Amino acid sequence: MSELFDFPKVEFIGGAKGLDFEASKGFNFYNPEEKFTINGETKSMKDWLKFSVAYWHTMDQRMVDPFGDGTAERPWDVNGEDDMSDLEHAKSKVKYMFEFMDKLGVEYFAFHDRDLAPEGKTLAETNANLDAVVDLIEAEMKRTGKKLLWNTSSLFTNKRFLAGGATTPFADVFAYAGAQIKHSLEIAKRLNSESYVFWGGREGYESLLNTDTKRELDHIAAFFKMAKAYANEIGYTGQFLLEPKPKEPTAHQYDTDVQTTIAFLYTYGLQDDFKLNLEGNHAYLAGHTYEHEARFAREAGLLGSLDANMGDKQTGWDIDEFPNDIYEATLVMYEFIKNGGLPTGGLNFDSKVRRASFKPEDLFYAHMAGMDVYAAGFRVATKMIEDNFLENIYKDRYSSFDSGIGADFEAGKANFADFENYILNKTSDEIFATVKSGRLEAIKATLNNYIYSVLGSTFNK
Ligand code: XLS
Ligand code: NI
Ligand code: NI
Repeated sequence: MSELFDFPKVEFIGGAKGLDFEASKGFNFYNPEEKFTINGETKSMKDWLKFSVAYWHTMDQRMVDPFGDGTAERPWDVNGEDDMSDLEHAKSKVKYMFEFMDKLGVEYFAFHDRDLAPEGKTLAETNANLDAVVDLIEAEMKRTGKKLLWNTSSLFTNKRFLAGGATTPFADVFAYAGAQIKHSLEIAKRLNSESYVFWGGREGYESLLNTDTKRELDHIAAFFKMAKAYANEIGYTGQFLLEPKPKEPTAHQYDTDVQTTIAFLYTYGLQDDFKLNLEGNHAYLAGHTYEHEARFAREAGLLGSLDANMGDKQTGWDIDEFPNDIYEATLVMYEFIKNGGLPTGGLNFDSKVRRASFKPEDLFYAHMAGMDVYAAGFRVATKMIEDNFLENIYKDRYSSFDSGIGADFEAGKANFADFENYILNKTSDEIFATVKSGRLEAIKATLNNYIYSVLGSTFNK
């Protein structure tokens, strides 16, 4: 097959070609075959990180913004257009996707049903269009060994979903959503998708004045139970994932953030059927850091997968920028490693190039940079954990609960009367003498030292 993209296959060069990323066209930190051991399990970097290309951004994104037309130049365009109303054109894009993944050395991908093929007049026609593209994808997966990290269903693009899919006030639209998910689950089964994602694009509200929130939440919980029942019926065993996001497109989305989504799952008894797919930019929109979301999901045993992107601290919407923040990548990878990696998830680039980066090669640089920064974060976090850097900080800070009154309390052997008895005659000075400095300035500087030292030694190897 002649090459579709004018870009070389990307290899690990470990800093050997100097500082200019574009000129060197290689990975400085992502070394796919290098082995790493987590919790006694040894795997190659590529099998730990499981990078994934997002069809909607990389194949479909035209880089439109509210004020301007799309700028993207793509090798599959015909007369400068990506005509997604044309099934034959949609089919022609599949081979580009697989060559793109191959050149990057990425083994996974993700898509929404509506990324792949145009809608028809009926769901029957739409399904037939979709299946025609899925046939090609299945054949390419067999040929290349590439795998589907997750698929999902767009219950937000078509105008019928203007007030939601599984929370719509309109029963026919609700039925359409269920029928649409049914087919997506069949595709998940057919393509052996590791996970199945629900992002509630329009599952939320614009205003309480016209929204029966209780009825909507009851509906969506029942909808999820029906989805699980259907997956069981067809023998689809992939992990179900909810993707928290606080707003955009609605003013309030029900899956606001990790802790809210966990409360929803427990309220409706869904906690054993779902995990979470977290996204960097969504964390910012919720007023959190990405590592905060990862921490709370991990501790609840619900860290399923990661949409690797980031936002802009000055911009209040989801800009889906490719990740480039080493500090954030390190702290997210800390949670990732503590989680033992993501057995049924990975690092999906739900990320798009900036509107001004309109050339096909920008797609390569963007993914390469994202892979490198997460590989770098993974290296730093591995070393931090090897040294018990944060573990020792936590242990020391809470050590007063390891003996005496603290240990009695943790063992359930102390009540308020015991506390009173213990504390009543201590002076304020005596009590404050047990309080230790948080040492955050020094801790942050040590964290920076980990970053300098680990990355410096890899880059100059
Ligand atoms: C949008 C979401 C979306 C999901 C998949 O903000 O991130 O891209 O990941 O529907
Ligand atoms: Ni997003
Ligand atoms: Ni996402």
